[in-house]
Amino acid sequence: MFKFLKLKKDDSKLADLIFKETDRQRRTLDLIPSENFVFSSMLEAIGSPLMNKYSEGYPGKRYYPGNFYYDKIEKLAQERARKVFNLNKNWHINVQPYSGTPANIAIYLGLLNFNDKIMGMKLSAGGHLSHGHNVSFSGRGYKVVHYGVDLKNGFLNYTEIEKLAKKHKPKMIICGATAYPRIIDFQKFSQIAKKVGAYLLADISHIAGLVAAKIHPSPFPFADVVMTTTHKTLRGPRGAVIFCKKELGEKIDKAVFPGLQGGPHNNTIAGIALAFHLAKSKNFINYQKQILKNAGTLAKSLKNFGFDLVTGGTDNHLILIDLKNIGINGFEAEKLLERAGIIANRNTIPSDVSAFRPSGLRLGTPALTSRGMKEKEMKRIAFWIYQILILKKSPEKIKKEVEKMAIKFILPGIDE
Ligand code: DSN
Repeated sequence: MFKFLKLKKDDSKLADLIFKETDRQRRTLDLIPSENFVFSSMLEAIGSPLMNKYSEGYPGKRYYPGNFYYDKIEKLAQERARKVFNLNKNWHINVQPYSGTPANIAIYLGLLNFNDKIMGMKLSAGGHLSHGHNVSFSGRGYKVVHYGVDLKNGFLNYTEIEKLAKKHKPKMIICGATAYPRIIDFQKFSQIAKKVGAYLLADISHIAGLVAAKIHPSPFPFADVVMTTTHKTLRGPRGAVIFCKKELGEKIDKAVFPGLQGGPHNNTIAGIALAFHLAKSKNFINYQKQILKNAGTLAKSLKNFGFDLVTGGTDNHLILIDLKNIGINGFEAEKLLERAGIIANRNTIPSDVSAFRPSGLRLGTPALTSRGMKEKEMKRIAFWIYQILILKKSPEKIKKEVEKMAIKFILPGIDE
């Protein structure tokens, strides 16, 4: 049990804020699909004295002395990542990116020239800012073509994507999403990329845990580069890993450091090594399976209560509700649910033109599954969402019930 005793002594104000935030996490239901709870062993690894040192460079070729153990830890993280995804030596692995966006930017920096054309999924359709959005460096440093989803059903339309790729001939195609509730067909993306001579980058940040557990198709047989953050379904520290074909390794390494970053966060790299160690266990595989069962149950229950789901359901860890039929927007829904202690974020749905007042609400099950919640709890949560958003019941009244259920489940990392 983490008690923050030393912190209380040194900085009681900060300790109090951390304590309160920890308690908020315990008393509420985190349905944000990109969030998760780490184990206490992870907090120990990332809070360790590894954060004390500089080690620019890579194992065996650092710009500072004293990196004997850091080299071993970085190699351990790389080799464990390789094992989890069953990769042979034809894959090169970089575990230094600070997080997902810097990792994607490093990939562009390493493999493209500025103003080259990239093609990624539109943010409003479920993509990511770093896949070419105009407010991101990715949309300013490169020419961008965006694909969306079929507005009739919410699914990726590979025929349309191929037409677009043939018309614009991008140098890189990016697949992967933050709000797409269905399986991504990496093979189809690869066939399209090959036809136009583009690199294929698969950003599997959201689904990496499912891929590691072999319950989502793997991009590795098809992509030139695979990027994942490590803190979502993988349940690791906030960081990222780039996997690339061996021949691209030098370009990627140079782009990460010295191209884009300085000293690696070695404490995070230790956390990544631990996350990939834990990802080999039976518990991890069962956990990923439960994420899917929970998402399926939540989706089905929400539908039974009259909610309209983009694509009609889910194949993965997340659900996107289209709120238009109940007459509120995502911002209002997010706020109402937050008052009840149900934390889910507003999101655009594919037909939205503005992200300011989007029509969707995004829900995911990785975090609550880490707390040990199962199908029974998902049904209750769907019922509370129905009571608040459709029956307009007071969120404050529901909050008591939410809290009563939430505190029955441990807060990993803190209560274990
Ligand atoms: N912010 C993350 C998400 O919520 O999906 C992606 O970076």
